[in-house]
Amino acid sequence: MEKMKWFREAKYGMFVHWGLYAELGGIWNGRHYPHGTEWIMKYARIPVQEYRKLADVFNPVDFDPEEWVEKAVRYGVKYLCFTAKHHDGFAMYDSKVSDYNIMHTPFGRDVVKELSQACRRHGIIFCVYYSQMQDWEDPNGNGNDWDYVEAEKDFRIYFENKVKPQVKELLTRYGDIGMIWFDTPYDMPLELCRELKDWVYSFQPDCIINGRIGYGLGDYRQMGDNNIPVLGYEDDWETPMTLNNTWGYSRVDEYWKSPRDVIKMLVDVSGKGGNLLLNVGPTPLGKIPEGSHEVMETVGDWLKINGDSIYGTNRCVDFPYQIKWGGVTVRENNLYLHVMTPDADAEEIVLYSLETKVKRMYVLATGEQVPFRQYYEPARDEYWFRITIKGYCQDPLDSVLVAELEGEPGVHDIYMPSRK
Ligand code: JFZ
Repeated sequence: MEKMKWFREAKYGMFVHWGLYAELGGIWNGRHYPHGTEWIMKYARIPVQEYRKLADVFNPVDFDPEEWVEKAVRYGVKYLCFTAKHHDGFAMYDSKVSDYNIMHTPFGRDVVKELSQACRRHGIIFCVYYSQMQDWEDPNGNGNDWDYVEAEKDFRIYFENKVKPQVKELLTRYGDIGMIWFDTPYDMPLELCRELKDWVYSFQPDCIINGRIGYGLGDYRQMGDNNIPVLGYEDDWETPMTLNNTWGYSRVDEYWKSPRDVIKMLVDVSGKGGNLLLNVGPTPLGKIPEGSHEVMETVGDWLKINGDSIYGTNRCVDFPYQIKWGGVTVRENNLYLHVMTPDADAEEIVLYSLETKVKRMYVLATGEQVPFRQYYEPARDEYWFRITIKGYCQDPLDSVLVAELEGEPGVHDIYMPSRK
């Protein structure tokens, strides 16, 4: 499908979870709610009347869309997905459908509008997250059983009067939307999911719909949060990932994944044919937290040099053995060997079972030629590809060596003893 092209090539996106919950940073009445700070209203069963007071103080004076998007560019992500409305029901844009939105805060600026424009200026694909089922403010939305009685709810009223008109606003007022990211469909009826899908396409047929619209109706496969599949898939997929242990901003969680962790995941995910959507949760004042900035910037610096081994890569063939020294990605006839954990004294690494002939090898960062030997062992029916790494792997995070092959990589099966 043509509209999937940008997604397929992007490999790396930035998720942004930002809403009234940022104000609390995971703490309510002195108690810390560590995982999913954006769920605090539900976890702490905060009454709507209480929670909405956050709107009276929400004033992220440091928010600068230009700075966010310049950072996104620097981080090397190709798309940005922003929480236009999360489960708390609060719209982070100028919605005419419900007053429960950012225009009715001291801040009073349309963040979706400003971000969409900044993304367009900088060539980042702008996407929106919209919680279609859960809405803890709306009396008919799903999830709030502490203010409202579940049995008295009529989901269709909420669906017709809030979801559809808000989705329409998002798709008609902010230019091209690369993707709309729905979430937690739970037991939403199939007909409504279909209706929502058609509704999206009626405004923007090229807008990608993520897997969490439900019932496999999305344009790609959505993996569970923070879960990278064991095997790859031929069709499109994406793993949403937190950088610490929560999506929304936390005042206490500084358990950041390291740049090495992120690069490893990027290599792993790209090699399996998917995308990584890595999250940041901005502060109540509108800043990207320093902890996430440092990690993402380092990954961005690595990508600036080694991006060819990630962007636009295809699903890689499965090599029969685990690759202990790192990982492999592929783009057409180029095989990228990611040397991430070489043993300090190692002279060489081995990639087993590659049948395709290697024409040339070089360090991606410098172009320097790398010595290698490739041969076939008849008695064991084994293909050997041995690459000298001593002196060639200078990047402590991940040194990428490129093998130019004669064709797309082919893999030889493991020797099977005859039972004759
Ligand atoms: C959902 C949200 O509830 C959460 O706040 C955040 O926005 C995240 C990106 O998505 O949480 C989920 C949804 C699906 C799974 C896990 C958490 N899942 O399929 O494993």
